[in-house]
Amino acid sequence: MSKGARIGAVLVSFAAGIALILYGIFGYLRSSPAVVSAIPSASQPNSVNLVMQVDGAVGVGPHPNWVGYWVQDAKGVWHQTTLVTVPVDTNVHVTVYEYDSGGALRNPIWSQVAGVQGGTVTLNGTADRIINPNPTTGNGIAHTFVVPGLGIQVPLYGVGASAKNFCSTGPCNTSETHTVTKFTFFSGSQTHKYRWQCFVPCGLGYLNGNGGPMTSLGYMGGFIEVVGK
Ligand SMILES: [Cu+2]
Repeated sequence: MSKGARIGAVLVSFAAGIALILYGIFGYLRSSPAVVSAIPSASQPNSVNLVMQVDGAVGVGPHPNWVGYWVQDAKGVWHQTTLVTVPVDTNVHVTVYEYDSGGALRNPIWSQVAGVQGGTVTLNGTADRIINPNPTTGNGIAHTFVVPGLGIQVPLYGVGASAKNFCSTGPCNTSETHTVTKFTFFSGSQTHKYRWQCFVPCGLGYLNGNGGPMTSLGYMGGFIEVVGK
């Protein structure tokens, strides 16, 4: 190989190395939680199922100890995210498996259900309009699922802090202690990206509980995007 060819080869590999590094850096900067589509219902027309779990510690990613959500896809695979899509003009049947402990609410209005079909959720199989937020007579509220743009507010009942088989790190599974909240909402006729979030200040260790997971996509807030069919 001539000297020129050798210099050329060195320059080419150097450039390839730089390109790889830049690709890695920009890939990291671009990374964001996965977007999961709600699962078309096998039994009902114009219906999808949105299946989520809330864990006291998500167990993966840059903040494994943060509280956050996982969402299940059509293949049954869980993704640690809060970004979902649902079709327009569709009934969205939501199931939330809640594995985190609960507590008292700073504002009791967050214990009320709003914006869902029938005005009720079922908590562990029983229809409810208000979820008991009292941690003395019950387990308290762990989180709330709120979509202001759709008027949806759903309190998520916690598990007892001393529960046996408490899920300490996600993704949790139903052999671990949990509550199940189910409700249905209509996605509306507009394609739109709706912000949703938790209103319980559950960012432990952050100022007033409102930092960290409360202000980060993929944990206690995200988007429901209503997309064309
Ligand atoms: Cu929360």
